[in-house]
Amino acid sequence: MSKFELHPQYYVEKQKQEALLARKNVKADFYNGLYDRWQYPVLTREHVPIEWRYDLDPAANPYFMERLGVNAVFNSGAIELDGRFYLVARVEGNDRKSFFAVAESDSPVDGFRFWKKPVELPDTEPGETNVYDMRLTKHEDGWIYGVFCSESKDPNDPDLSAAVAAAGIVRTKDLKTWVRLPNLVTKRSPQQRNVDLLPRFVNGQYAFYTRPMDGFIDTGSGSGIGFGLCADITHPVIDEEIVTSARHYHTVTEAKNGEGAPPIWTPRGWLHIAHGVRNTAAGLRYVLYLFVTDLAEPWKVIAEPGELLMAPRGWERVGDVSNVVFTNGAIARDNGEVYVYYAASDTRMHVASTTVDKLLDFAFGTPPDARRSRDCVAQRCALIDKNRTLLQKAGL
Ligand code: M1P
Repeated sequence: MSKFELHPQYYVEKQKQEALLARKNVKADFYNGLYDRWQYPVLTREHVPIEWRYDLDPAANPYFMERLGVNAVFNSGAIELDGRFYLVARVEGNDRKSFFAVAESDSPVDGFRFWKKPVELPDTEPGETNVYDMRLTKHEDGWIYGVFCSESKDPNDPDLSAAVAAAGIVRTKDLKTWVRLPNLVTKRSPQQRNVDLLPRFVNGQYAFYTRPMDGFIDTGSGSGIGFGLCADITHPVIDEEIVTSARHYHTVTEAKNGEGAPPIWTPRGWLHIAHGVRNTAAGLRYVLYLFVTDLAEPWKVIAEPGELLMAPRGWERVGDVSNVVFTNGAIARDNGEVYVYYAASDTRMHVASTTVDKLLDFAFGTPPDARRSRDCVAQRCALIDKNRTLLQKAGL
């Protein structure tokens, strides 16, 4: 029997992709003492397997066209299992629908390769149109939870764009078989997005960081990141949400904020890498910021620098939704290293590396927001005066 002849362009595309997947990442020429940015994105649309996008049958696809193209790969959950690194990416088709796909590597900074097929979530929510931004939590109950945004058309609003966001929940042991649980119900918040599950029980209950929202885009009266407890995750209901990291006027969280990667346990508190949003003449600008909550009372913020943690730079600024950095996944290793997977402008995935010690030093050693220009300049002048003395002592 003669061998099946693929379109010659298949081999061209395959070779390009293999070269991309084999490319070693290098640290970028960026310094702030806190983290290293890595030069190359860890996942892009070009990483998506060719057979997910093209019909390889020359009879059906004589021009070797993308039949189910992919627009972007971003906002990945992240987890380390047995020394291997996994990203559960948001893959957005050219039809605007997102889905989840697992990419795996033996390195935290390069070599991520998608598994053979995307995740096929159990279809338990008939109205659900879109799913995105999965946050992965290795919980002390033995399951790995994925909490994501489950989006539906608002049935009560004739506006074609009116949508409802809820927190979908799945759990797995191996990232292969996913058990879907009911969507989270928050009694006092009509919508939810950017919900994280804490890895540990609090008062014997599952502890969620939430983001109370009045509408799909606007958080409205929701004054910040919330915290709530739920006794039974198989019927997840939160009666009360307490505000943890609050929004404030003229800060990086003025327009909205949201939990990012699930919190990282440290002896000094839970480290949160969240996002803050402000409005500008050029639209919303998303940056990362950091706060720490108390171990015993994880709804209480015990440190929150006034400084942002990361803002989009250079080509990170440009994409489908420009001027955005966003994270929903970080890997904290047993050796203290932390890899923060962040998406640039809703288009591609990057990584920055740091350590728990550095993040804690930043959290507790950086001044809180002084809130007014005059107090901020006083803060800065105090730093300059101190440094001038030190420079003099150093003979400079
Ligand atoms: O476009 C930027 C981000 O917008 C949303 O985040 P938030 O709910 O905080 O506004 C999310 O849809 C996220 O996926 C997206 O990256």
